[in-house]
Amino acid sequence: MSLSSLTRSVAAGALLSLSASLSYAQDKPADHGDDASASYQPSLTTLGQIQVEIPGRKPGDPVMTPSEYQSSNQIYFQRCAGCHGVLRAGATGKALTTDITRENGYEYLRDFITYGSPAGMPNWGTSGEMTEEQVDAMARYLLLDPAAPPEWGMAEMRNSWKVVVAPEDRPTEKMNDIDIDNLFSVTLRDAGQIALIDGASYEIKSIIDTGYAVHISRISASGRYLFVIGRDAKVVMIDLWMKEPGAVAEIKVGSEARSVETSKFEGYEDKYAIAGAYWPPQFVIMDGDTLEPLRIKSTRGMTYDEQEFHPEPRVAAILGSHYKPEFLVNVKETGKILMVDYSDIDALKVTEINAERFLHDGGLDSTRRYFLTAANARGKIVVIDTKESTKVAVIESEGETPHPGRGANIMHPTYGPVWATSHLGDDTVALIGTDPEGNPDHAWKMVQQLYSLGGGSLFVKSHPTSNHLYVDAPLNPDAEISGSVAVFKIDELSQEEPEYTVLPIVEWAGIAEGQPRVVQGEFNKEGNEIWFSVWNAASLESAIVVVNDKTLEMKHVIKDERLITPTGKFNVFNTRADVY
Ligand code: DHE
Repeated sequence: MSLSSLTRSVAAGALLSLSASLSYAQDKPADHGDDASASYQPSLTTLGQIQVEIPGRKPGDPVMTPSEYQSSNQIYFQRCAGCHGVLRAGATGKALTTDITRENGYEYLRDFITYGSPAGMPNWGTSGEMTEEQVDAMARYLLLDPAAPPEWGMAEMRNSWKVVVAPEDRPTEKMNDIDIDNLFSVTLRDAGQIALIDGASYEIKSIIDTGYAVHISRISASGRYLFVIGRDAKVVMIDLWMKEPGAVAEIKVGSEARSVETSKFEGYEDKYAIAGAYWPPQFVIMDGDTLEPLRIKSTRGMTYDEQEFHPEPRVAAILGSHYKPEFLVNVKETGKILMVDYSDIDALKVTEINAERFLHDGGLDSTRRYFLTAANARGKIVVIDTKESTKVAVIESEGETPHPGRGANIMHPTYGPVWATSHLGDDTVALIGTDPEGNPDHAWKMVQQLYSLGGGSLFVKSHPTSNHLYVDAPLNPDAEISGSVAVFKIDELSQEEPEYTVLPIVEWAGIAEGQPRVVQGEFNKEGNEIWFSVWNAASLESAIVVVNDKTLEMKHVIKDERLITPTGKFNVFNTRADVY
């Protein structure tokens, strides 16, 4: 998918807000393009491609042909399911179950889809995004019961599981001269590939096929194995010791997924991998050598607060604890963080922590003991003590939609160790104290708010050896902002209104075509360079810009026709050791 179509389809996130009044005739309909947070809703494209049957007809059901139903289903998964749920039971958006849609009726739905509402519903019809026929079919589709996409259990996983090179056929020592610890795994999103790029020479060592709309990479504790997950829930395991690093195993863990991680606790290094799915709502623990699926656990269950059943709580970020043989699994819609003890996966012990709803991403503090994670639709950061398996705090980030990635750890001149997150919905950066021993007065409090380039930020980054905090803004509608990065000097953060320097990354890349977005800084192993992706449409030129962290000058631009839509970058050492 091209960047422009991605932006359009994610921009279309929340379809119907049926609680909104029908005041569209007087007010301007909401335009999701105006609001960066609305443009970052999941687009469940892979699920939309699955052929589904029209659910059994009941008296009074509207008539739809199978092809009308299939294409409406596809539109629903691309544009609406991210907010309203696969089964339309509601997620960050309202429920669209038939008890509600039938109460409102066909005309109401058709008009709502056509004109939108100021409360968040885009005007699909009048904007020309949907034809009259599509609007009519969508209104009828919503009056029918949702068709549940298929489950994906052990049989399906084992069928999809392939060991490409068996462990006994793999090298017993590293067979290449690559400095693996300084290698970067770069997501080539729309190509469904990753590029392995040498951190010193900037040379592309390999391009490896992975899953569809590939999302993130994580690295085994030893640094030998790289795990990559695509949005189609395909996990690819790559052996970095091979002469030519390549896939040694793969598996599909569901139909839609975003997260993968490996066991990092002492004694369990490289033993297990885990992947979480958006659909079906579940995670699976796999053998760390072969990806053999060992234990699947559903996340369906009660929401943490209202304690009502949720049929499809998605798995968001997963993190491997350094303090215990545990995985921390963020369950988005129930608002629970599961601490999954993998010391005996036959007698799996799961500590369920009530956190906050719509958990998304997060990372560790500088000691790696505390996990700070965003419940982004509720503007909160939840802190978990991974040593005690307890919740320590829930903090307001005081900005709209915190989106930390894994966050950034810096040594603040006044407040000591702090962790930072930027926000999707505004220009603020929240700094949270993380040192209960040395700085107890500031621990788990928002100690400072910085003002950066603008809304639409996704990632912040720093490094223990750096005096800089970098803040991107890739989803900002202004091309100058989405093409730049703000840099705060850490030793100047005690000033009343700390200023930032703007790095014109797109300009440095020398790319004039399209609106490339600068996304996700990632340091090299030494911490003296930071790399930024210049993410353009698939048909246009993209690049990676390397910045000298000391001088804040451009050091190098990596360009190659194989670098299609580069987004996330994962330095092997920093990712396996959780340095950020
Ligand atoms: Fe991501 C991490 C989900 C869109 C780039 N993204 C994550 C994580 C989740 C997530 C749950 C945490 C994984 C973990 O730590 O285990 N992302 C989602 C979505 O649901 C969403 C909003 C929409 C979708 O349909 O997927 C989405 N993500 C995007 C993008 O559009 C980005 C910018 C470009 C891309 O490549 O798709 C993007 N997401 C990333 C990156 C990370 C990530 C680079 C890892 C950051 C890190 O430093 O660890």
